[in-house]
Amino acid sequence: MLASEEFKNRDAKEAKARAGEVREMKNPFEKMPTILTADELIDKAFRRAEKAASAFTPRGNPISKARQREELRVRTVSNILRDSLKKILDRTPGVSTLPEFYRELVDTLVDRNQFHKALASVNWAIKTIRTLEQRYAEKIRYSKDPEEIARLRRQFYGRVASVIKDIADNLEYLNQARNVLKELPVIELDLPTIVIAGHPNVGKSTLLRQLTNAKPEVASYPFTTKGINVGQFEEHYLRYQVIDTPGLLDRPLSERNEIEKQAILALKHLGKVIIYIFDPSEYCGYPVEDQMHLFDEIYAEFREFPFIVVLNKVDVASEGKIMEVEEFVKSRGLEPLRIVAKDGRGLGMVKEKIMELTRPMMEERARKLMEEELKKYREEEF
Ligand SMILES: Nc1nc2c(ncn2[C@@H]2O[C@H](COP(=O)(O)OP(=O)(O)OP(=O)(O)O)[C@@H](O)[C@H]2O)c(=O)[nH]1
Ligand SMILES: [Mg+2]
Repeated sequence: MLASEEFKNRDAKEAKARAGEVREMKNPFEKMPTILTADELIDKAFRRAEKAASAFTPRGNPISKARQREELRVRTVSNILRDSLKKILDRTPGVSTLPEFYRELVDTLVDRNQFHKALASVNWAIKTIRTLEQRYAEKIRYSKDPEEIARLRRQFYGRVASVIKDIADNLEYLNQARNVLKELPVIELDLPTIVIAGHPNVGKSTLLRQLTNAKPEVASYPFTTKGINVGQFEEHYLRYQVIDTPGLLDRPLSERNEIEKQAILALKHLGKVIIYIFDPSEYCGYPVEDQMHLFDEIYAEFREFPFIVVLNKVDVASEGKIMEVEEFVKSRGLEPLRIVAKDGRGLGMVKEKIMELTRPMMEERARKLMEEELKKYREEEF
């Protein structure tokens, strides 16, 4: 489809223009408007045209009056429709302009191809309506018969309605996509980021709550977290970002559902440090053997990142199980920390560990900021 190509080009251009300025990230789809259904859209345009026509007092002879009134209807319908449609295009960012994390996240939530095709169809409708408007306005202007003028206007109405109905499915798809995309987490891609991972129900969201200002949902059953939660905390005037992810089961990536894929994406793109949670109490519903197995998978896949391994719920876990998991963690060359996320016990150690592991990143960041400041200062000088 040609129009679809056009979108890719537009994306590429925007990407170039925006490269390097993705600092303070907002939800990129925040401004997407509610998208009316085809019927609602047609209704709105026709209603507005009637309103405009009844408020208008044409002058001249009867033919001239009919021409003016019907041309006004045609122009109004066209304007309302094209404005509504254009608003969708203007306020929807091209997916390929987004940072990689968001791009892949969007891909797990909506079908990018279909999304682009839907946008392209909106673009097509705008152009087609414009052409029809010109054509019919001209016909109306040259017509000398009041009945023909009315007929032409009705014909125009019929044709634009059918253009909008042609893209009805696309509009509906865009609205569904919008509802999903508006919920995307707002993540600052520049902050040192810690991603929490583990089996369902082990206490990931509870830990996020305790470490940061975030208020994620916590429940005593698995699979509570369906998307990514974000929180921040400040320590020694530096900000840290913590990401809570949906629980992961022990299975290959190809079998993971969309919710689990979000957790993997967060680990892949956002994780500078990973906090891995074990629940040696097994109240989460998964035996420690399963948890160890999943840990090995994740550890193998994301080995380039520093890991902090915590044993949660030690308030209710048996000493035997705790030691068993600790032995396992040590055998992987890591130092396990005991915590009770629920009441905050042991979290001081976790924060210290976070700071220790992110120090090189923080220093690098401070150096960059300093260089930018210096550069600005020098530019001002000359
Ligand atoms: N006894 C005890 N219970 C805890 C502790 N931390 C969390 N819990 C409980 O464990 C249950 C699960 O906690 P969540 O924080 O929702 O777990 P999650 O890992 O985010 O779960 P999903 O989002 O479903 O993957 C809740 O009932 C918590 O109250 C703890 O340190 N001790
Ligand atoms: Mg959770």
